[in-house]
Amino acid sequence: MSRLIAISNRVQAAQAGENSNRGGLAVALSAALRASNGIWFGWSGEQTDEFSGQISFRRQDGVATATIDLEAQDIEEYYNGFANRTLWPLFHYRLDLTEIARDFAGGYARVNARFADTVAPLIEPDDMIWVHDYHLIPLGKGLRDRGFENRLGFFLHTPWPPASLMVSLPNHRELVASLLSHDVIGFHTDEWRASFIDYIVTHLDARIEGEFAHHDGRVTRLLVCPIGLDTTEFTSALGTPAALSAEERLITSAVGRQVIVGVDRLDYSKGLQERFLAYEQLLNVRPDLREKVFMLQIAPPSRGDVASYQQIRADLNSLSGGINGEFASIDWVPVRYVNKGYAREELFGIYRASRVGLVTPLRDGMNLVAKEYVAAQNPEDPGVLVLSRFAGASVQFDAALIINPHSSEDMADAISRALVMPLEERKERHSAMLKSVVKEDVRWWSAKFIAALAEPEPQEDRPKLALASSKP
Ligand code: GDG
Repeated sequence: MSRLIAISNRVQAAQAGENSNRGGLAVALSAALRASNGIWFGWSGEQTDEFSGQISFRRQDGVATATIDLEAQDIEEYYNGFANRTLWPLFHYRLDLTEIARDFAGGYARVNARFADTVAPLIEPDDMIWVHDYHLIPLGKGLRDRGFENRLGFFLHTPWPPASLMVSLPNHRELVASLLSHDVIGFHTDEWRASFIDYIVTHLDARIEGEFAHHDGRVTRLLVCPIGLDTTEFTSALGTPAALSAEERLITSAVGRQVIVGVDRLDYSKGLQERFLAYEQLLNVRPDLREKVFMLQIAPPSRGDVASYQQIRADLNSLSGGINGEFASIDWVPVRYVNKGYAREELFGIYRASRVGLVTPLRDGMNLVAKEYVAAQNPEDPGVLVLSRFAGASVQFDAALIINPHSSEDMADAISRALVMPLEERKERHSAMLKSVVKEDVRWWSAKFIAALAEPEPQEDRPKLALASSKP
């Protein structure tokens, strides 16, 4: 089997038991790399005075990592700028928050070129390269331009927005065309792939045959490949003292009240304000539920350097304060809003102690929290997942209570229903979802993607590259 080189913006091999806010990608990719004995290349998260391209090699929890530091200007323009203030909102359909600035685009191109230059000496002719996410859209093209003909894959962890939104990016054609330098592009759902196809057919004159896109002499496979959980990690974590103690603490502190839980990075795509308003609506229309339930929202801060993230933090402080001020009594706090991260084991215990899991993003590529909530439940007495139709996970989880996160009434109704759902129905719904979590886990996901990457498609005739070998 060829060696795998994974490239993503940040390199954060996930370690069991750590108390940090790891993204879904970190958790999933560590498992995939451990299995394939590969290297994970990316930004260390550290700043340096002047970019040197010096690589730090480490082994973190069984994963070999190679990282580089970036300059302040890189971080500002590429990461805080084009990635977090242009592409992230755009890809989550938030044109209102999308900032278009030439500096951002310039920094994005520069850092992608720095990634390509620095990773190049690590690449052997037989390596398969797997690039991750919207931070690194032009990287594959950068490697092709440097003469690499390795198998090259890209996975998009976010949604792909409609073409009508995509065209608001100044150099959208060039950016999207660069993605077609890859041999395989993976999406979580059919919807994101269909949206991508619509763009490349309309704006790049690409030709589609089955799963393949033909463009500029290259053939790219467009694969639907939903990410899953590291189920082994889950099974072993559930019995740990940290998980059991978190579960017990929550149950004890609930004094018989039912727990409604949400766990999300503090991000506007996650629909947190709407969720708080729906909970307020529930307490208004169902006064009988007051003092009988509470909502625990865990929301570790993320991207705090970006103004829209500071705004959501302020909004949630005010919403939770407002709900608690209005409804709390001397021995009941309706919202427990926690602005920090927990160790993964503790999270699993928290999920397990909660009767309702609220996953209500306005737009989400997949959403791993939905899967984690299902995996953590006691199959003999499972809780109920209330899930947004706009999360990629809703495609696999039609047994969840599917809601429209823009409707407080819809969400409040679903929470009411979840709280009284009979055991038999809970078990039935849970078992259907658990089957898909177990079957389509992170190993299945990476194996499916890597199998597609390993299988060469016949390339169309294209202009000969200056360099014939796969290594310059
Ligand atoms: C992107 C896409 C896609 C959260 N709080 C804590 C904590 N978390 C962990 C969760 C989960 C992860 O963070 C969040 O994953 P999601 O999938 O929900 O969302 P994104 O971070 O936006 O990830 C998303 C994903 O990539 C994978 O492709 O599903 O659609 O947006 O694992 O548990 N972890 C710890 N403490 C916390 O307090 N340890």
